[in-house]
Amino acid sequence: MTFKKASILLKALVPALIIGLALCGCATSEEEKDSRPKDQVTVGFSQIGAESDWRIASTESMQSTLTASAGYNLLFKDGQQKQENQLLAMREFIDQAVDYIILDPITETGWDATLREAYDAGIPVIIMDRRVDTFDDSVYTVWAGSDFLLEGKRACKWLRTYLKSISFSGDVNIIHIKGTTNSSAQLGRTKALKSAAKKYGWNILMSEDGDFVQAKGREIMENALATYGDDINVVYCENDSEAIGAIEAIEQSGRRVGSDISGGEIMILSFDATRQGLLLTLNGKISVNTECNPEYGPVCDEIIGKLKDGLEVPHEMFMEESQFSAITDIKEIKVGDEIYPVTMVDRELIDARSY
Ligand code: GZL
Repeated sequence: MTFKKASILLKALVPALIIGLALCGCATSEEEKDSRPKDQVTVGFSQIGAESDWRIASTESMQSTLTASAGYNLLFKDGQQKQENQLLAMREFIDQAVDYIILDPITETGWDATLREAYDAGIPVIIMDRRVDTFDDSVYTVWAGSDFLLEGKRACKWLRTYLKSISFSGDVNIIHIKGTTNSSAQLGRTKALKSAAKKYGWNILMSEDGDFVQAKGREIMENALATYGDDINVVYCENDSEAIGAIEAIEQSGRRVGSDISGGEIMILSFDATRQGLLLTLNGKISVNTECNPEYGPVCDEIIGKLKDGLEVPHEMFMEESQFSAITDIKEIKVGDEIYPVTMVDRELIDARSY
């Protein structure tokens, strides 16, 4: 091919080359931004995974609220339980010059550099659900989540109140199925249990990471039954998925779950108050279920609305949460100076909930 023909061919190829670069994601952030509809808010959402019913409800809340008809272009990335996947997603969002990033961080540490990149790129970051532990918390705009320590305190104070109500004088021997190590939910719920056990003289026979998943909850419970057998009378599960697995293992072993620990039943405490969890609470297999609210869609929609309008948002926002039981003796519990109601669960209540 002569030089002349090659140069003609190259000139013809250049536009195709630019389009190709744009399609392969090699366009610059500004080009990406300019290619998007101006009336849409582009949000990059880095979700942890789909490990539990709670997580699925959380994703559902976000995807059913941040919709195109509501003016959003939601870019959803499932981290599949790996922090590196979430960090990669955030970097992609930064490269795409999204308008906002929403992050539910699988664990609390390891986010500083990427959060700083987003901050330097002028992209507001909303942390939801679990917390991040950063050197400088000004790198994110707002955290909206649960008070996990209070959730644990409410669960433990319910147990203390219940044991007193039945004048239980025996040893309280607990199997502790933790959530994902170093996640805020695990850190808070575990801290509450350890503090209560020390204060009230309860024995924590075993404490293992169940990663908030049903299979590990079952596996840990099977091992615990094999090791501690009839000594076990309480299981503290840090979410409903683990509780479902633990209940399977207990019933498979021939023992019963329930609140009659004097009669040999094993009492289950759980968190999340998902539909499955509340159905087990209704039939007495879970004695108390402390809610962890996954409805972050409306919360994030409200935050973005305010930020778009240049309004202030608090740096911290807490979710409203309840506690449920079918044991009618306890209608409220006191934590510190606060009185918290215990809601009696029934089928109508469960069917009326959105998750
Ligand atoms: C708590 C949330 C936890 C839930 C689990 O806010 O991060 O993760 O309690 C979920 O069910 O897996």
